[in-house]
Amino acid sequence: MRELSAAYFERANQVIPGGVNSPVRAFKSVGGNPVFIQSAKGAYLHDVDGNSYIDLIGSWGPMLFGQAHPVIEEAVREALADGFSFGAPSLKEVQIAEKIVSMVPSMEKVRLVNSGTEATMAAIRLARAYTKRDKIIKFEGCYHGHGDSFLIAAGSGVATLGTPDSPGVTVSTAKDTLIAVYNDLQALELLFQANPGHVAAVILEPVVGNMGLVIPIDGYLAGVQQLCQAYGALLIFDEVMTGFRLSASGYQGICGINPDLTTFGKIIGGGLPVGAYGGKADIMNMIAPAGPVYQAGTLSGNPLATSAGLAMLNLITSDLDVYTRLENKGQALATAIRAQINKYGIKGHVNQIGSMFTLFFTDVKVENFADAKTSNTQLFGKYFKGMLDQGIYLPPSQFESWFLSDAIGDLELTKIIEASDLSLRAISA
Ligand code: HOZ
Repeated sequence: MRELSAAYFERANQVIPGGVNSPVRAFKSVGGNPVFIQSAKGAYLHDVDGNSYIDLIGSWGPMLFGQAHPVIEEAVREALADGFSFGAPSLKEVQIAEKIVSMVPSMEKVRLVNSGTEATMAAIRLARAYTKRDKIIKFEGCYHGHGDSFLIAAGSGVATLGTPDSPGVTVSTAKDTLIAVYNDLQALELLFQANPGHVAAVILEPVVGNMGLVIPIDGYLAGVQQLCQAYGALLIFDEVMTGFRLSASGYQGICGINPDLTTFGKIIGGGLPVGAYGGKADIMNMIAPAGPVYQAGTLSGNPLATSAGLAMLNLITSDLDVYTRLENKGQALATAIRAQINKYGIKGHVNQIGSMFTLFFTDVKVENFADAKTSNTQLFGKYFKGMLDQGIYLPPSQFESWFLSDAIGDLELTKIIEASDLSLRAISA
């Protein structure tokens, strides 16, 4: 059924570590071989063996309107005619920066980079320079890309592989990353008290996608902001996943909190490689060449990526109802899967907000990483395989969020729900 994928994976293993260019793509925790994708359009991924799947990864977030949206495709095609990379300024960079600043109230200035990882690494360097302090606080199970400072108690692929503290991160780097428990204000305050005058910033995913989907409890983010202000630390929202996905101004537009700095990822490239960080002008003006904090990149503001990103952001502002449609789909899916869990007596817990969703195989209410880790990952593996065999492509890990897109219509939603019913029934048998 997936012979070519298996053959390509064998070939890949000869020349690429683990056969994949990012660990979350491997099927290590769910078993079997990764699927090699030939093409993607709308709600579907098509593999090299001729199978099609409803796409619930959406390239880990950016495909809000589905794969290869014609408007974004056209924008890239038009930009291609003008060249691929300049290493010099272009108007599109200004236009996309203006667009982001107009959409996100906390963003007075923004710097484009090439990925979420670059954005978070630069944001903490800037926070350290601004506060003249060394330590950062991150949360157990949050993932902010693969910069050394963040590979401590990290979520996503490192949690999936069971190596949340990566070898190769030096002890001296690790000592400047303090770890807090998500959704626990008291623990955060204790950490501040134990490190007076040393914490430059608190960085967190305001809604977490990287331990599976975890939602902040009421008042939590406001409490985090108050603690940051009380202890003189900057608040950094990592909105690489939630930015422009949960609302046109990110999750900050929903919770009404203006962080000092925000990081964005691939969605502002319409799926092409882009990231960004930005925030208050007096902080951002410390970035070179305006200020002394160095950060650079030949491909930053690449014309193809900025064209795609601008098209994506224009699509969003011309169709803000997309968020209502996605919330309705998300809720329909959550209601259906909760009913299936009850019907089959499976220990499960569903977290959903807008188009982000996770079915945890645990009966614990999942509010932090320790809760998420009570999940039965073997059951998830069986469920994943059941879904894949019925043409539904889920993230291959319990510790990831699913991403719905606007291209998923009633037909696809019904197929997902039916496939889930069969997969859960098989598990319960
Ligand atoms: N943070 C994304 C998944 N949780 C990134 C995907 C990747 O690491 O390839």
